[in-house]
Amino acid sequence: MALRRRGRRRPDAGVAVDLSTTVGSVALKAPVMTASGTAGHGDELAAYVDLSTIGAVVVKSLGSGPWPGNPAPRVHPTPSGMINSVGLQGPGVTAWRERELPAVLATGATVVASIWGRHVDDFASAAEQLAGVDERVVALEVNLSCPNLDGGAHLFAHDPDATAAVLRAAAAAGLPMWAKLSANTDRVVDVAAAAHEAGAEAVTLANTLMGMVIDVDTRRPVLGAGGGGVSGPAIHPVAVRTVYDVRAALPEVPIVGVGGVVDGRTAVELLLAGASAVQVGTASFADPRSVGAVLEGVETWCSRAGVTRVRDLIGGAHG
Ligand code: RRO
Repeated sequence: MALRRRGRRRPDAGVAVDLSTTVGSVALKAPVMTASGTAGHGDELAAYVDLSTIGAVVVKSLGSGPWPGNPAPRVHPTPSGMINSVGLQGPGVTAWRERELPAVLATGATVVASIWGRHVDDFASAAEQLAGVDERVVALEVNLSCPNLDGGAHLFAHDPDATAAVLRAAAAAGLPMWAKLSANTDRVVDVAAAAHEAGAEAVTLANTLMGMVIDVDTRRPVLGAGGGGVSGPAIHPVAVRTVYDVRAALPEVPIVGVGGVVDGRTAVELLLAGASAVQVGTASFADPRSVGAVLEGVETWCSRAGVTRVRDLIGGAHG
């Protein structure tokens, strides 16, 4: 989906909009990215979106080796969203670098890698495999909050000390780190502070919320793994509140907002709450063009509102 060049006056007489933003030390051409786990490991969305125009492609979390994921069914619709328990299926970092990264880089995309692990050593190993990666991989999102690993047994993001230990290990990648956290805990501000202190330049708020759907006819959970992570518009207000609270408590910590972004307005809401950029996830399952449409929606909203620089919106709801 082609976007108008910056600096050009829009035909509807709205103002031209500078869409660029920064997340810590990372400069992005646009404030809208894919959310990890919703755009594959490579160029899967390239047929639907010009990936060179969006902020970044954030790939699905990669482990230190290949991992088959959880039993099917892995996804199921819910009111205003969906629930998943994919279970971190992936090729592992080294195979990804060899087989999938070249294709996504060839699209002109900026890439953010993502890693997961059961234990601190797993994160260290995955991070070491990223050392020296292509410079167009601009950051590493460290997934501390997958709800679907051994039934939620490895939710590092529910504990500040565990979070800090993982981030110290993940520093081996030599990339700017974004800590992907969880809104399932009332300690998210403490965890975000610990993440920043341990070397994360930014926090990504937030992963899916733990949930379950039961089929009343079979009287069993619908997902193969039992529980899963709930996402989509149903959790958007939770994401807005989480971003708002962390921004209020820790204004020095950059935030990437994610949760129920479906259009320009829901993206702008997260920016106003305090996010420096946003990610689009569940919407891409319904329409793979969504990340491009959301970016265009942000530009249109700003243009009509007379906002010439999207970064002027960041934290604007805090009075
Ligand atoms: O793969 C998954 O099941 C998964 C992951 Br890694 C995650 O971070 N969040 C989620 O909802 N699902």
